[in-house]
Amino acid sequence: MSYRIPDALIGEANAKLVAAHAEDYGALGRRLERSSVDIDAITAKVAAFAVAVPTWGVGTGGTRFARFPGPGEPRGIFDKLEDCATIHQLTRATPTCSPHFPWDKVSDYRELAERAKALGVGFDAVNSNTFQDQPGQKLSYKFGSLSHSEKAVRNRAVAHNLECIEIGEKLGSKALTVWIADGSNFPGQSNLNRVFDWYLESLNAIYARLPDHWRVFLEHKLCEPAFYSTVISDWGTSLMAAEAVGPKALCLVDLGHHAPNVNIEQIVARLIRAGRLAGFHFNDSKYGDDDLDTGSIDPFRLYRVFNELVYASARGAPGFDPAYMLDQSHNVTDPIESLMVSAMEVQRAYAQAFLIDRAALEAAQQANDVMLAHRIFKAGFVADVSPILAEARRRGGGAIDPIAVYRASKYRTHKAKERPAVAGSSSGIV
Ligand code: RM4
Ligand code: MN
Ligand code: MN
Repeated sequence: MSYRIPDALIGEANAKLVAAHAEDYGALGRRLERSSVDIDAITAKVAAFAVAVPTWGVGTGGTRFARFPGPGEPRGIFDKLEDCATIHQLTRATPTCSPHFPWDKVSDYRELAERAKALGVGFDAVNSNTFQDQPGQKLSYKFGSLSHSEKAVRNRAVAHNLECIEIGEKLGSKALTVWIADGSNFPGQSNLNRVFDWYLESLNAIYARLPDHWRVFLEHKLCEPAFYSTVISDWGTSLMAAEAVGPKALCLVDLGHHAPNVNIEQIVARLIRAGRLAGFHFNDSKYGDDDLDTGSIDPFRLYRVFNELVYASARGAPGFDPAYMLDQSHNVTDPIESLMVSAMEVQRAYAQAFLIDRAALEAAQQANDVMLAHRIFKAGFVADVSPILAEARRRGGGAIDPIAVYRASKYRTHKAKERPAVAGSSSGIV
């Protein structure tokens, strides 16, 4: 039997904190009431909010210099599922995980689906991987995949994406996320126009086989691993591609995939307006695609993004149904702790965005009262909504303080015994 944190441990830990928590929640409730905000309505929204955990995120990441694995690392998808389930058990914020193929490949997907179900975890978007060659692979992705100059390589990359859809159907997924590393390192290396045509041709072939109730998420990224040009480099290119193939193609925003200082919330607003926002890969960054923990560097940016999302939902923007996923690399922390904190940071930004008085904001904008508009906008960000998040978890059977319960459980020590280290784990590359 593999170790699971006993629910009784959560109950005991909560019992010690519940009186102080009730005081904090009551005080915040009274404060919000003065501005006619119903705290319970926000708590209900937060409780219903879900963000998917990436299966590759529960392994320790690394840099191109080294990887320092921790004890009790997951050895494969079955172990990863247990870690994902633990994150959800304590936070009640992550009911699904987003698998990556071929990293999570198994011989029996029915068994995998059953195990996930038993653990209370569902599957979100499936991610294809055409940025790495697998052992023994004859047609290499060294010079690209969906936009490769050779048709045979493009066909292989298309076939892999179709296989991902097939697997996803067995797992109950409804979306395929396509991120390609294709691009060039030297001016002149590739024809900037032709590679886009090839990409569209390949994407069309994938799109043609997308089940009716499925969507395909196109993920852009400014650079890396290609450092001169990237085929799907930005949201404009992504939107062009989505519009070229059809309505089930949407544009996914990974927060780390933009040039420094780019106004990501404006990109989000534009994609919502176009009815093409697929959703997010949440992480944080300072220099590039750093894949740092969500909210650890710039929580205000996350808040600004959530302002657009809450506003879109409030006004009933057509086609607005984003998928939320984390996408981080954990090099120096316990991945479970990082993912729990990040899920809570996403919820924090979401809760804060409800504290913006939209009617007052609109009036201030209309009157060009700049400072008033800015202060109204920022009101949510400066509020500490931690009691709302804790209450949403408590009501759902989660932990008031997930990190404390996780540490008290000694989960890693248990897993270190159950999971002897294996060489060549594929987890942790983001
Ligand atoms: C990429 C991108 C993709 C992720 C890979 C591992 O930078 O963020 O979403 O699947 O890394
Ligand atoms: Mn990503
Ligand atoms: Mn990335």
